[in-house]
Amino acid sequence: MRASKEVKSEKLRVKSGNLKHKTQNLKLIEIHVSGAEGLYPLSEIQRVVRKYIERAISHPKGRPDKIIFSIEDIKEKPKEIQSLPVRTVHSETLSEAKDIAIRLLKASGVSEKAIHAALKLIKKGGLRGASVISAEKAERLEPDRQRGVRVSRLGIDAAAFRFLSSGLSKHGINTDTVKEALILASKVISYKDIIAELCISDDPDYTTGYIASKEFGYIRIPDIKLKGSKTGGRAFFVKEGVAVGKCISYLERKPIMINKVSPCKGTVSIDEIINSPYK
Ligand code: WAQ
Ligand code: MG
Repeated sequence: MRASKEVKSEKLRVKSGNLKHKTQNLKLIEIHVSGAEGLYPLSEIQRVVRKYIERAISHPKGRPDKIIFSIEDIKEKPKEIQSLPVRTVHSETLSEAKDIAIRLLKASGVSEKAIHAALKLIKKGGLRGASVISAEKAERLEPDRQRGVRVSRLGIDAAAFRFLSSGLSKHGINTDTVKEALILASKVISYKDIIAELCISDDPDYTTGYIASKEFGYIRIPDIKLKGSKTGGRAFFVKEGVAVGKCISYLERKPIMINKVSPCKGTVSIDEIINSPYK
């Protein structure tokens, strides 16, 4: 599902050297409101479509004026994977949260240059999908830079879903947002050449982001953005020299089903995470 709306863009052009001469240029641009995807048995489709419509029309980014659905019968048997283990890192301020994200990504093998490139892109926002960034040289590799890469064809089987819901409930975080993000991150990190992911929501009210990596699993980071900000995004950090086409095809087209769930823990300190990587 893809929901969008048209808004007027106010482009203020300032003539160089003369601040009084501002020209206004109003045009309609389409902005992304929300998106969702999943792999479901046929018997679930109607319920899920209703849920997605409800989500799109009551989205905090505003009411969309276009919702597009695409439903496909997937013939390939999904590859089964285990979800990443979940932890929440203790952090209290925006700058602490950013430092933690940087520290965890560095410890996962991502260069400072690549981390800063990702943070800058996410701060700018506007992508419907994720950016693919090489973990060393910080090169952007996705062919469509307007759209980014949209991870799709991912799901969780009924037993694993129940198990995950009960694990997350113990820590008061059993929400669709957390479950969907964890399923996505687990698919992303299951690809051999992806080292880590950084995610910050574009929902103005949702201020918890995460990093996910082969090294640490799924680490939730509270207060990684200011309340009210509509910008967010995702970056996938890949090994240098990765076969980009294969990687993107895995993310967009390979059916993946979570059939096993790793432990869900509560809030822990950054040092505890650094000292107890998951592998
Ligand atoms: N594939 C690739 N990128 C995506 C996808 C997708 N399927 N869905 C969203 N994105 C990108 C896109 O650029 C969005 O602007 C950005 O991610 C944020 O998407 O455990 O809600 O759906 O509490 O706003 C994190 C949960 C929630 C943390 C993330 O992301 C937690 C969230 P949103
Ligand atoms: Mg969103």
